[in-house]
Amino acid sequence: MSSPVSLTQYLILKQREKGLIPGELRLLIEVVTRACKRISIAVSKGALGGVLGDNGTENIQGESQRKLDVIANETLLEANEWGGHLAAMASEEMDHSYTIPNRYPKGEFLLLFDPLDGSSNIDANISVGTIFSVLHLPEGATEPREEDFLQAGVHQLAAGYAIYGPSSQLVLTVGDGVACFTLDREAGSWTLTEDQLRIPETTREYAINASNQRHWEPPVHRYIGELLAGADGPRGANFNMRWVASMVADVHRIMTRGGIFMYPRDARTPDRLGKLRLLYEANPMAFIVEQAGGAATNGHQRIMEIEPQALHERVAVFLGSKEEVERVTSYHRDA
Ligand code: AHM
Ligand code: MG
Repeated sequence: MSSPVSLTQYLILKQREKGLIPGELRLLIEVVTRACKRISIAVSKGALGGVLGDNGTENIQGESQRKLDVIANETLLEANEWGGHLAAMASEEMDHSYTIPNRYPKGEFLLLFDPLDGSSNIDANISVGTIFSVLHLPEGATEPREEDFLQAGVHQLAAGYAIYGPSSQLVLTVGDGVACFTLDREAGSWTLTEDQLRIPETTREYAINASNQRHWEPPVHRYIGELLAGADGPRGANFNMRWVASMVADVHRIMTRGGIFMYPRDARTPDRLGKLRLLYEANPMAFIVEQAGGAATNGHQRIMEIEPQALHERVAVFLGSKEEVERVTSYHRDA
């Protein structure tokens, strides 16, 4: 049996053999994923670590923060601020971007993250995760500004998520397919357990919060109505539904066995384009899903081609198995 491949080896091979990632980007990914190991440990301690429950604060989006949201955010900031590879960071949990303090050397990359996605589930011991995305500082920029983060997803250099579930796993793309690593807790390393993940193009499984049905737009009603009609309806097949309400867990299931994930735009808040955040959630997940042969749209256009207007911008999300994403997108076009 060949010896297991660590994340470090995987990245060095990508750097050396394919010239895909510069050394500084490799170091950046190593630091981010090392922080994810720490978050994994904190999450796994649960009640024994005193990390459950509310933090008593709210983020800029008016959502109450869990203690673990704050711990995960601090862990990522501390791990990444001093290494010299970053110009600035932006987080779902912080009002503004975070420029690397002057006491540390600065680099050319921008890091964006949702430190603990699905954190409303944490007290129920349901899988949560960290989502991250890496961009290059725009050409000519010296002092990073908030606008520098407003780049379409097609400019991402790397994206990944760590899922803290029965095992902790890291799913990563540097634009050359998608690899999955599992945390070997004894060795303390992310170990490659699957390379070149592919999402099946067809699926009979979907994920949506159906309690919002009365607020959906007509194309979503039409699409879900057809799925619910099953073998007796126009699709002539039965579909199964799953909703964890933790995007990393729902997307990870799709990466594993296919499916379509939807968080459509919602009439409850017409001024908002959706619930999920473009820069911290939708773009990195869209990059991963596309690299695995899937598709990701907001119902009208490819998510990765949207030009962001604000750091905490929200977006409608349809992603996963290509055929279903294309179908629901075509229903939006028809409407
Ligand atoms: P969070 O980043 O604050 O955890 O919010 C995002 C989460 C996603 O993980 C999940 O898909 C969605 O919110 C669930 O929303 P709902 O509770 O409306 O079903
Ligand atoms: Mg989130």
